[in-house]
Amino acid sequence: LAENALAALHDEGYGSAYDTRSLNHQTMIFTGGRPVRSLDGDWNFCVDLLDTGLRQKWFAMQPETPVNRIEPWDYDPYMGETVPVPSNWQILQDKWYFFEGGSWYTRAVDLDPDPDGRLFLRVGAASYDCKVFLNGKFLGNHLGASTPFFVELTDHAQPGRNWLMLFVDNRRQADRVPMQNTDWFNYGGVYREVSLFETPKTVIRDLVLSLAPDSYDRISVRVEVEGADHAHLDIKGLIQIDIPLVDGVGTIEVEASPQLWSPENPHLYDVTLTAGADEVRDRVGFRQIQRRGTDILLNGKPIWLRGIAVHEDDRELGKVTNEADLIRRFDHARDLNCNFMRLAHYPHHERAAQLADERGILIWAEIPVYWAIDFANPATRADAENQLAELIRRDRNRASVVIWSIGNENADTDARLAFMSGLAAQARAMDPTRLIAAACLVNHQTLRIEDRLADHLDIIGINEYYGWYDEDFDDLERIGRNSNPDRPVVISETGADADITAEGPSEGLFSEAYQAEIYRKQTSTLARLGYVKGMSPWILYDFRTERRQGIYQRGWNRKGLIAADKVTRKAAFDILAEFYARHAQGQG
Ligand code: GCB
Repeated sequence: LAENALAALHDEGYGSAYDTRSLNHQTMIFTGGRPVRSLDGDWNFCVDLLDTGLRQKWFAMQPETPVNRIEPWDYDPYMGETVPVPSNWQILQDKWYFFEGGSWYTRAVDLDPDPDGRLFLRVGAASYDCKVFLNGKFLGNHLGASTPFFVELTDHAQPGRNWLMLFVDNRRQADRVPMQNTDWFNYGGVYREVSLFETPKTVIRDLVLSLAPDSYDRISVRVEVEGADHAHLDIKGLIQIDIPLVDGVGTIEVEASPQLWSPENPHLYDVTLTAGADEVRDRVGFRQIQRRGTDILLNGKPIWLRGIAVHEDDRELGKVTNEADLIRRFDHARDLNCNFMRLAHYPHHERAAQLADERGILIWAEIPVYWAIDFANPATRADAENQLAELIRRDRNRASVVIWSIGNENADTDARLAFMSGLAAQARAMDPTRLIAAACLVNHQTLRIEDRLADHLDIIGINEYYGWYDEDFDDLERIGRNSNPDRPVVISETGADADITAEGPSEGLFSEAYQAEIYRKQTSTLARLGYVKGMSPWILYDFRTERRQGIYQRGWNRKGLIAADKVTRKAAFDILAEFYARHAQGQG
């Protein structure tokens, strides 16, 4: 061991030394169009239930052959079992299925660093706390299971062989976002792509493009660059312009009347930004999303959101997303006649919104401020704010993303109001071009939509399960009559479980017929409520969850319109598809 092993073993203060929370949205760089070196593939792997590796400093062990080692060792990062990255360990071996804790990922990275360049590591997502070590040195840690993070390696990389280690810890904790209790599976591991980006000394950190507020003939541009005093923007076929930078930042509005992006015409422009020797690219659509009274306006016209909610979950792959899975998902949304999708309950893979841009599907994107997180805890708030910032910075050039949702079913306490109104203000400050929503609660005594957070939102999301958790279906009618919201309501969830396996019932709760009946009743009732401006029923596919262990659930939430095989459609699928088809026609 590089340091005295016995002393390390007795070092119970090991945790805080690696808990700097230093990797956050400020370490992000803009990656669109950059040459990428993938670090995906086999990494050495070890689960570490006792955090032994942090105590014994496994990350500082020298790569040696066993015969040359002079001390006994409890784990050798350079030998033994491997796993593929990206992956979730639960899916790889039965013995890891319910494992929650830390695990070590190690791989060699051979480098030939350019003395005039810079080097950045990007981890697409690691659940939940990821500590990064290069050549035995701790470089920082990141919190949050679903957003990307960056580490600049420039001053730490050496020519030739380098060793990269990640310690990834998915333990559920009260102060995390989400906390211990959810209704989706707590997948662990490095489950999105890991990449290296080489840049010149000048680095484009950010590029933000949109129509200027309330305008169709002005585009606002914001760029952030390290090491240049101007940048050049080319939106192909639209504008070419030099942008002066002051302290690395340039903010301008340019006259331009782009073809508008919409579900009917998802037009995208090729964009190139150069600064010094650095260059990035993107494909960007331009549109306006606004609210007026209880209406949602897309490009100035009222729109009704025909949606479906989805989790990022796969029977064989866990949370790992691939192109085929996403294409199938969007094909299913098309078959449902959707124009809208809720990416619940955390930031999905960035490719989802890129595909939505191409396919013309409006997106509700969300952070996992879910149920009773620790609203009074400043560390929890900082974590939520950072996840929101990372999501916004990653996806704010996606025209498809029209809603930032800042939470789901959180009780209306003072602490929650302070926390979440703060998130709403942050989202608006970072991005004035989108609508802010949250899945709010209804008051079950007064049977009214009532939530103090609503004043801070553009869209009131309501998750309602009349006919399922709320037995009296007619209460939905009562809520409809009793409420008089001053802004649009989107039914962000509704639905019922249906187990269509051989073990499932043929009638009553959990049957396919019962689920279909709920969809019939829900759609006909909701269609009559004037202030309801869309819905995203729960959910496209059955998904894995620890909390569901009933005889018909067996480890799965079975509210999918399609079973966990992502092929077999339940009867409710066609009912929703027909409702949406009629709705689309009604709108002309
Ligand atoms: C909800 C939650 C969602 C659950 C769903 C259910 O209200 O927002 O995460 O999975 O209900 O199936 O109970």
